[in-house]
Amino acid sequence: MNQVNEILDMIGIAGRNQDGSYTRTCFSPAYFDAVEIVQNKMEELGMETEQDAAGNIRGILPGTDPSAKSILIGSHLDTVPSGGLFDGAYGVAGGLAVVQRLKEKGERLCHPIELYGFNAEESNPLGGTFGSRAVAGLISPNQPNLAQALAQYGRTVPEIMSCRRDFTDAKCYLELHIEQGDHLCNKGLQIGVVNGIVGIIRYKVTAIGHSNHAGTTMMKNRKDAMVGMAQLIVDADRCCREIDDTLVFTVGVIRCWPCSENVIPGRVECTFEMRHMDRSKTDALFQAIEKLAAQIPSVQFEIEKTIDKGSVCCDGTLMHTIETAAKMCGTTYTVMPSGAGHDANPMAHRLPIGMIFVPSRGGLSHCKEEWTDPEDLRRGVEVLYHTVLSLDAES
Ligand code: HGY
Ligand code: MN
Ligand code: MN
Repeated sequence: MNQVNEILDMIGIAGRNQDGSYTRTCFSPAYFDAVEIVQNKMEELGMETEQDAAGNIRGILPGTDPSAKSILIGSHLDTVPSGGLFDGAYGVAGGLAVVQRLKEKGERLCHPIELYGFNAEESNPLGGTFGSRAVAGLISPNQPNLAQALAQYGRTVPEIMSCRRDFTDAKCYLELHIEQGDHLCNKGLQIGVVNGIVGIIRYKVTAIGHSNHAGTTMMKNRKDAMVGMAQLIVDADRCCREIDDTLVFTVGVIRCWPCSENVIPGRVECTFEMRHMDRSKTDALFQAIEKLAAQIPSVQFEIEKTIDKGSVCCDGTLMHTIETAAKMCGTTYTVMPSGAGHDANPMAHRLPIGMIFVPSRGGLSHCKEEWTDPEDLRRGVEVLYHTVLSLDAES
């Protein structure tokens, strides 16, 4: 199982920055370098490989029973800018390590194994989890501006529509991933058996005031879009904390116009993102934000929903299989939701999903400090391996 560390180091050759972080944004040369490394490893392991128009890579290890449905394993190979080594790549490396162990032990499974390295899971102009949504057939050809967004990557809408797969030959989808939070490490636990992935709702919020001279406009006469937006953000943050301890609210992007030191901003745009397993919590926060915005003087607000990814539940039977494998491997584990989005979310719309978490040191992720101990990485692969063996033993 130690192979996973070696395979991760191989994938980590792609997109490594001077400061030790990794940048493999979707469709970038660095992304396709990682695809090539993974494809070579897949072929070394005797897998049939193919890339699709969405930039995904798939490797297939045939089974012995032609009627047996495929066990899908996957995660993403793209990263956030200046991200870590493990987010996404660990799930692909873990799948490769499972196949490598099967080969080394001469194990031939009845069920085929299909290993996906997905593209564009992270935020991007096409919308996150793009590669897995293409495979799951969840991309609408009528999505606004899709053709233009694809054109920048040299792709067309029909090409992306052709990435959809037929799931009648698929049994389930498994994803091995770092937790990216601090629950496991704070509790001193080794494995997370994931029971669900939070819903992610994102809005573009625009504050409209009036640009004016920074020196001659007295405070009582200002329509300052920056101050209005700042007030809404602070009020929304307070409401979020009041609604629920596990409801999260993030303003990750801010732009202002005309963006000059000596001009009162007339327009400010932000992303407002909220996440929770329970839709009523994110709804409550959104309603509170609408009310707050209406009460802020001298600035108007426009609020437009840009992403609405509902939460998904992991399959109970798969969770039991993973729990049994975790016990068999002698690991300490807990059942927990995922606060991060994953490719397992789109896949959950087409077949049963299961996820396995390993600890993130200090809960850090999406940064160069992202780290998981090699022993934890190995342990996660061990649990995935035994989960696959158990699934293969089923009909
Ligand atoms: O945003 C997320 O939760 C994921 O890391 N893309
Ligand atoms: Mn991520
Ligand atoms: Mn991820």
